[in-house]
Amino acid sequence: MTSSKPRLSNKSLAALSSQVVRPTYDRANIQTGLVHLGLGAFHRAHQAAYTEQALNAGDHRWGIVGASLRAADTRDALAPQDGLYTVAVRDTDHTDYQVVGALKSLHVAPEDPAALIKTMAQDSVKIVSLTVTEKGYCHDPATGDLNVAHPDIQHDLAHPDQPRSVVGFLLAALAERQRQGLTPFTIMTCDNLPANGHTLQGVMTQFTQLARKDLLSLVSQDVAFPSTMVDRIVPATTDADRDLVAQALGVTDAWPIMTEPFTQWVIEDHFPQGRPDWGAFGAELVKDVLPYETMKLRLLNGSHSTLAYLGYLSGYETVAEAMADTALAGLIEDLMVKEITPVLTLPQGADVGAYRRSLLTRFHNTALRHRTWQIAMDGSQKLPQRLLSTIRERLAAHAPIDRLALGVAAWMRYVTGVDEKGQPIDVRDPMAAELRRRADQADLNAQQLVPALLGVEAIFGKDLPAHPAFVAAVTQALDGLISKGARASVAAMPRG
Ligand code: CS2
Repeated sequence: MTSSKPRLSNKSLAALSSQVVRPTYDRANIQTGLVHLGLGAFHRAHQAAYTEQALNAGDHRWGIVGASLRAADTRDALAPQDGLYTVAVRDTDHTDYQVVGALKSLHVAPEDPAALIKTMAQDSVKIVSLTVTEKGYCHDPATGDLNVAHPDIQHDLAHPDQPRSVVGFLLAALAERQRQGLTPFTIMTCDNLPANGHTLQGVMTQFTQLARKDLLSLVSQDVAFPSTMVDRIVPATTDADRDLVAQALGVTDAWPIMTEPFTQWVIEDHFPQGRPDWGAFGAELVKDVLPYETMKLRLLNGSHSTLAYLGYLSGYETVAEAMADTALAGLIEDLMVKEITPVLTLPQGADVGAYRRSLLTRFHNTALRHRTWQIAMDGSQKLPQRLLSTIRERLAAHAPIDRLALGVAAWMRYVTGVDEKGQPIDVRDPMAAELRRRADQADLNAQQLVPALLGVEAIFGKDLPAHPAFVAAVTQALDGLISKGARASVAAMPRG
């Protein structure tokens, strides 16, 4: 950090430049109503920002205690700031700044698992929310089942009081509440998983069956697992961003968030222990989230992953740079219009044309430096719900899948770990080693690579590798990517 300005904290709040929005409530007097697991940038830009509005409106029950499940960096940056952080909302021509006060305190789970369980078991806690990314569910992405062989699950079965996994923490805290005679909290997942609440309840139920059979009916019947659809683009913060925020605030923030003006939250309204009035601040409370979730996962995230792999291989660092390539932007639009939308079941009253247009505008936002490499992470966990479920429905309808197959092939090319110039790619994925091993055993040749990678059942299931039209389309696309490269493959795709 280059700034010599004072650090953001309760004390320096008064010194903030006047156009910065800040908490209007007394931070010392808010209760802990929510515990959030997975205190990444996304939570702080999204759910915490909605909750901040409830606190600002005078409902002081909903302070948040955040927990990081792995690294200490967020706590180390935010503890000296009394949990305060900035949300910088960036449009192409201006930026708005808000300092959020909702975060009361922070845990680093591995440092003291028992302390986190104790916090989750406090009577005032009514909701435990999660943004732990797809891989945090320790499940098999193709089936949604608990991966019992996962090392964290094995660990938690052996050491239930010192958990490492999310499901281990949730069960330990529910057990502790039961012991104290307290009602269970509501568990609200905010990750980009299909039917996320049901998926988590399924994984939790399977884990409980193995770990605490006596709590099975509690977990499978009494605990509420509302599904949610969450949407806001939140790129990783850079040092340049920190400098920009320091300039605007007049104080230094080590851990600010950069995001876009757009934000959407659709929530299944099932909170037996109450919830903040998020609906008053723009969230949509509905009975069935599934159609919203599917629309977002397939149109936004499906396009995002396709852009990430094709964009990275084409040499584009950010989504906005990739979108400035008219051939790639055109491919993404056609992917949405011709291949994804026709097999979508839309939410009632949704204007899918307007939704698509807004996605394209958001992807073009040059003020956000959203790296293709960031979105490319964890593809093994993302592909099933983002691209493969659409592909299955297209195949069942005997409909063409050229652009979807190009997205899958670009992922395959990417996970070989070497780019088109022969440079290494830093592939981040829980399955990276296995993917690399499979790729290395094959030559850089579509006929060998496609079956090698389609053999990963946790991603592709049993059906897709056996589907001739799918195998043929992916092989043809990968052959093009290998022989002529990503840019030329994109340019060769017919438009309109
Ligand atoms: C992105 C998402 O990194 C990714 O995989 O596709 O984080 C995306 O930006 C959000 O889902 C937008 O709501």
